[in-house]
Amino acid sequence: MSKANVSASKFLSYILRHKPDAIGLSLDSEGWANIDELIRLANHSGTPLTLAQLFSIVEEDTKQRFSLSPDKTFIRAAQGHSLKSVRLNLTETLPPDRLFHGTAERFMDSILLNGLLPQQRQYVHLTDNPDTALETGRRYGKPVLLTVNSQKMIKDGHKFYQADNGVWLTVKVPNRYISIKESPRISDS
Ligand code: HQG
Repeated sequence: MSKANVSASKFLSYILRHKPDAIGLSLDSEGWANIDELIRLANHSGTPLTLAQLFSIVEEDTKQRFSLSPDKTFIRAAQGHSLKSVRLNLTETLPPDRLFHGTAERFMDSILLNGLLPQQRQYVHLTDNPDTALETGRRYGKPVLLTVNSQKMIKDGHKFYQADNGVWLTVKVPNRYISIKESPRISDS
């Protein structure tokens, strides 16, 4: 992805997950924004964005962060929202027996005490891919890979949802379902 598109993609994540107000945009209750309006308001607020650029960002994004409506007139972030007003309205889905979460060593005392909490977002984000989890953890410091016993969580009545891009979401993960899985691939970087 070009440098310009990376920066536009970050802008879109910020607007569609956290702060549509920043450019005067309204999202509907499920987080969808009208694409023409989004482009108009982005340009108006000093962030140049074209329709072709928006479609290429959606297509090229390796994490598939954005979803389009079938007629391609609306866009939303697939996951990651902090906005309380948005409900993605995802269907409850059965996850694989184990899921992973990558975090940083400095959060571990609190996680072992309180479990995984959504913090600023609506959900705790989990993945079926340990490498992706480690990469996520690395954003915050020395990474730690956690394994979540989703099978046991389901048995105990916890609910899971899968975002359009495959990310697994749940409201919280109490500490009894978490184990630390140090990966041989973790480097000390
Ligand atoms: C940690 C990326 C202390 C949690 C990824 C994480 C993801 C706690 C941080 C998506 C805690 C929150 C979300 C507790 C959790 N005490 N720390 N009790 N419970 N934490 O960014 O999962 O590139 O809100 O471990 O791929 O890191 O943005 O969540 O380190 O899918 O598209 O608190 O963001 O996608 O951080 O990442 P975040 P996350 P994008």
